[in-house]
Amino acid sequence: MRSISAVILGGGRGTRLQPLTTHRSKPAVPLAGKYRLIDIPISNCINSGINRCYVLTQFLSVSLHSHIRGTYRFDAFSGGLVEILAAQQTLATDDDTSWYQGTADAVRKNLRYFTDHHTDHVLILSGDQLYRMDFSAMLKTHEESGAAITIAAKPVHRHEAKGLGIMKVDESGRVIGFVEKPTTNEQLDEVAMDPAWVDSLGVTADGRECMASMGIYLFSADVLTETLNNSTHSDFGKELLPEAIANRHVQLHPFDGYWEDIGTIGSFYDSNLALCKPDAPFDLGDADAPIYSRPRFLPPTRADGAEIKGSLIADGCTIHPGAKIENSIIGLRCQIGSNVTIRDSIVMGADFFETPEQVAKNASECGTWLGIGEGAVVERAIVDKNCRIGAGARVSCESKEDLDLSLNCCVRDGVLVVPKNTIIPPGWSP
Ligand code: ADQ
Ligand code: ADP
Repeated sequence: MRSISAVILGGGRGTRLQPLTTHRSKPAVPLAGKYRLIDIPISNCINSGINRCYVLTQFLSVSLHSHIRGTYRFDAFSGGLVEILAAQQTLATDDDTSWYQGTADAVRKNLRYFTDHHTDHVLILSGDQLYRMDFSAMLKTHEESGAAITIAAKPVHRHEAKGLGIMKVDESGRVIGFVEKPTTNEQLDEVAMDPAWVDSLGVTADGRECMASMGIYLFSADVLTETLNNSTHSDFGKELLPEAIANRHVQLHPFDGYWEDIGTIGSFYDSNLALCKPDAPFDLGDADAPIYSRPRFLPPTRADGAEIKGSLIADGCTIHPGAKIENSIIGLRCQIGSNVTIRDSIVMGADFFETPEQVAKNASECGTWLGIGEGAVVERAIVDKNCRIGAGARVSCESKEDLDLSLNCCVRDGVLVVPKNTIIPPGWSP
């Protein structure tokens, strides 16, 4: 596995996770109260024995840099590294070309960094997915089949296929058809597989007849260089892969574990809250394949007379009497006042603690402090870091039309999002 370099696609221009990505790059978005999105692909790499990772991102936020620097340190003998390659930094101009034009363009512009004599294979990963996968099994498929490119694929139902790349394969698992994000039944008919074939892979098809690309590609290094240098394609899924199947051996690597795209506010919200369930489909605590994150020296959370159900509470929080927290994620250093109600929400916490003097001063002067003020209600919301929610405020919103836009809050996919550093006055409601 030492001959593999991993390239993590950390997000394009996309606005799909706005406003969480207004001031930070997508890989730095906090996940499950104490991780960042980037921890998922990097942990999968490390657990699979891959320790050279390159993160391609549009811009380098302070938080991404300090998170990577503070988390992924390898000793000098391992040759391991996690390098951030930011479009904004690697290319000097400020015009359109300073941004990566798409996934293939992003990889092409940085090829020189990860295709050296140490690298036989390049593994390309998305930075916004929640899954646990052993990439050594994928390398096995790649080598045993003699493929030039191997694509990880999950069986899905027809109704789930719309936003994904769907592949048709022959008996040997070689990809012979690829339709990116099919919109019509005719397109799906062209690539749908016989569920019996899916069963023959050792997974229960259960009516799933479409093999969906997971956006995880293993390239032989020379094939990647040739393919990118001899084309001007901007995207893997839209252009490069559908064309490659005609003149390259492209192999499918089947996978049927938990796998979720978390690149939109709706899917980010749902996947985070799914982690709160006792039978969560993704186990953050799997000791054989841990999810790594920055070690912090925070005190344990203190809860006093609060009622907490089905929730994840990170370190360094204080939860005062009478608070009710249900089906929610409470991030690092979160200060939750008495009689607060938090339901079906993600509260990301804070980057720092206020001193007791600052809390007292802020409470008397403006009725807010860093955290959630007494008696406030937070429902079906994402509250980004360092927000101050005033006492008695109501952070929940049934209808977008009712929203007070002066606070920059917004509703995305039916979830109220409170951007980082927002101050919500006492008694506010949308
Ligand atoms: P999408 O996820 O829609 O489909 P895309 O928008 O290209 O494809 O994003 C892939 C990954 O690359 C995401 O993590 C995204 O954030 C990142 N990315 C996008 N543009 C980027 C850029 N300019 N620079 C850096 N990173 C960028 C793809 C495939 C489908 C497949 C799904 C599975 O095209 O075939 O089914 O992934 O999720
Ligand atoms: P995020 O991507 O989560 O928004 P940032 O880019 O804001 O993160 O980085 C968080 C950093 O802010 C942490 O490294 C933390 O040390 C730092 N920080 C420390 N003290 C303060 C403070 N008083 N106000 C704001 N940020 C602080």
